[in-house]
Amino acid sequence: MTGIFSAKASAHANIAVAKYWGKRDENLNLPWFDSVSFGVGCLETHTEALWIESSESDELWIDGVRSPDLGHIKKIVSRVRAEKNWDKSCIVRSENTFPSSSGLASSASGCAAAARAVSLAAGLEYSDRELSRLARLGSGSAARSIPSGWVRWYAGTSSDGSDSYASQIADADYWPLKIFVALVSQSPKPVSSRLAMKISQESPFWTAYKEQSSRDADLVQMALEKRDFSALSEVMLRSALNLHALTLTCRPPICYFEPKSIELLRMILDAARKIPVCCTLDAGANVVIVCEETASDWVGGQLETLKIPYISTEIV
Ligand code: 2P0
Repeated sequence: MTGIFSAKASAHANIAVAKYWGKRDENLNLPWFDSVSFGVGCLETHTEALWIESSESDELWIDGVRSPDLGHIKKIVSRVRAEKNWDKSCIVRSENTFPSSSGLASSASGCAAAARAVSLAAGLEYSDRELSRLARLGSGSAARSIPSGWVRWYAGTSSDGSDSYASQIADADYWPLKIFVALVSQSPKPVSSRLAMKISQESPFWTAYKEQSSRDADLVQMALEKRDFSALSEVMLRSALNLHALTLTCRPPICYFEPKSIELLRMILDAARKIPVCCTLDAGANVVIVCEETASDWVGGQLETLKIPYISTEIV
């Protein structure tokens, strides 16, 4: 077959409220338990994929710079090529709407946009469930960047990953919460999530962590059903702090916090007794603040006073 096959696609980053951490299968990125996230406005990846007849190797370009290899999207490209029984080469060009130096993770939106563009360019019209499974091969959290709004990634139990995909559980407008991404650090994180997850399973607290975290997705879903901010806050904060407690108890310890992360955390814990505000932290120093509309001016004012750069956005 000759010809050129190309397609464009986009995907948003997501922030987990009930976090994914730890894998039952490292090759297929299969988690131990379900996680729940929301899509984040303003943090987007736009990707163009092109399949060509060429003896050259595949190419990945991110924000105009050629990557030395395909990195996280290698398995996505290989899976699509095998599905088509092709020997074509794939060229993938990605642009992020946020600077790569901002300390914000781009692997979820990057792998989700690549899964859409690479499969579409090959003429495969996958359902969101199939795309979520494909994106998951690149990066676990990317499974949750295929649907929009509030999303639950079902861990599944099968060894081939066929029942491990994400689906929407509430649309983006369901609950008009405000999101502030406080850009505490622009440095690369000390240890990648991938490696930290692996080491975390050796922590003496791993079994307790896994047992408690396995209940969090259900608790988030119950809080969502009632739009109960206090219940949502409780599980959001615990899920994040349990993850950081776990990494701090690894050997060697992994500390993702910066002094400003702790300053913000303490400020939010204090304010949460009076106003509907909460926060979460991923495997990094940045703090994501979630609040009801009534607390939004207060949060913006505090971040201005502390001179912490931030992105103010909503769930998408
Ligand atoms: C999450 N994180 O649920 C958790 C919380 C970071 C902290 O998923 O190895 O880049 O590619 O599957 O998806 C970040 O880990 O890891 C992540 P891989 P990924 O969002």
